[in-house]
Amino acid sequence: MNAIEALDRVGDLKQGGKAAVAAALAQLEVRPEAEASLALLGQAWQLGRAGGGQVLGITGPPGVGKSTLTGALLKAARASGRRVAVLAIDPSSRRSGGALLGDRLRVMSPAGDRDCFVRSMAARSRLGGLADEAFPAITLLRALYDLVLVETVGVGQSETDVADMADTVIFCVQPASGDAVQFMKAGIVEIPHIAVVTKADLGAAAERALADLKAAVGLSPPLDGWSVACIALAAQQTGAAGRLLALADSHLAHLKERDALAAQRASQGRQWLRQAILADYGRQGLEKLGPLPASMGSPFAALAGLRGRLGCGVEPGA
Ligand SMILES: Nc1nc2c(ncn2[C@@H]2O[C@H](COP(=O)(O)OP(=O)(O)OP(=O)(O)O)[C@@H](O)[C@H]2O)c(=O)[nH]1
Ligand SMILES: [Mg+2]
Repeated sequence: MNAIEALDRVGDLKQGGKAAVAAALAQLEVRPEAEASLALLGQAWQLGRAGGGQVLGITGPPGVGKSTLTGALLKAARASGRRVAVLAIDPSSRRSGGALLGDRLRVMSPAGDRDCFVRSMAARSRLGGLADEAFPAITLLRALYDLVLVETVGVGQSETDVADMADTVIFCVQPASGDAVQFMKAGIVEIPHIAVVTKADLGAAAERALADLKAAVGLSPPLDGWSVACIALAAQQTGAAGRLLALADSHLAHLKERDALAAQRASQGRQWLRQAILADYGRQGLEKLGPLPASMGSPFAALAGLRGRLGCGVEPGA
């Protein structure tokens, strides 16, 4: 397959609706190194180098209200005409079969709305939280949709994992949970771009949590010129999700003003590649490869190439 055919493939997927997108994601999961997968991902990577859709990572402890907020963001973004994809990375789905999450997601994704695509993905433990497949999936979805919402439960490493995949990280804390204090202690204060106190309808407790968050955030100087934005909201309240989207948009605009979006996405690609090599070949594999080039094309093609160099047969094209 040549580059022109791959371009058509991304275009076809845009036209092809949810079934076509689902089939493409399944192909990426099952045969990530097939020629067709690499060509599609290479094209999607190119489209997303500094443009394409906006990727928001929504993370926080279990039960904090991430899915409710994701649903509200989806609705608000669709109301303003944006085409939206949701990827929910579900750590429990191997136990529960993802049934619960699947039910909630179906509500969020009306069958008749072809500009809204929702999918859950089981988390794999190999990379310490997020699925290995999440980054390729996000790369494809951001080439196809205006907005990609990625929900992950914030346990252990996954706050940093989502920062390796999203343009903007939204970290959620719950009123009266001690989350805001944890947030301060755990040193995750520098990871999110936006910190949200959920369930603001709970009143005074939410106000206290917001004050705690602001205090925690105030301890660190702005990172790359961005001060973490803190907001308390109740997802279902009118205008709440719209305000959060506006904050995310201003973070994206900040990245673009500084010409930092392409660099951030390229660095995420390198990080994904390093993790993949580390997982398959250990430190020795990384050493054998030497330093990764500062600028490279699609990390997915690079992985297939590096596998060849490290002596593992690459799957023949499909
Ligand atoms: N009062 C109030 N309850 C909320 C709000 N948002 C979510 N909830 C409730 O909080 C509970 C958890 O909400 P979810 O959206 O499923 O939370 P989650 O973070 O996605 O949960 P996991 O995916 O299981 O980690 C549900 O019972 C929601 O109804 C809110 O703004 N106000
Ligand atoms: Mg959830």
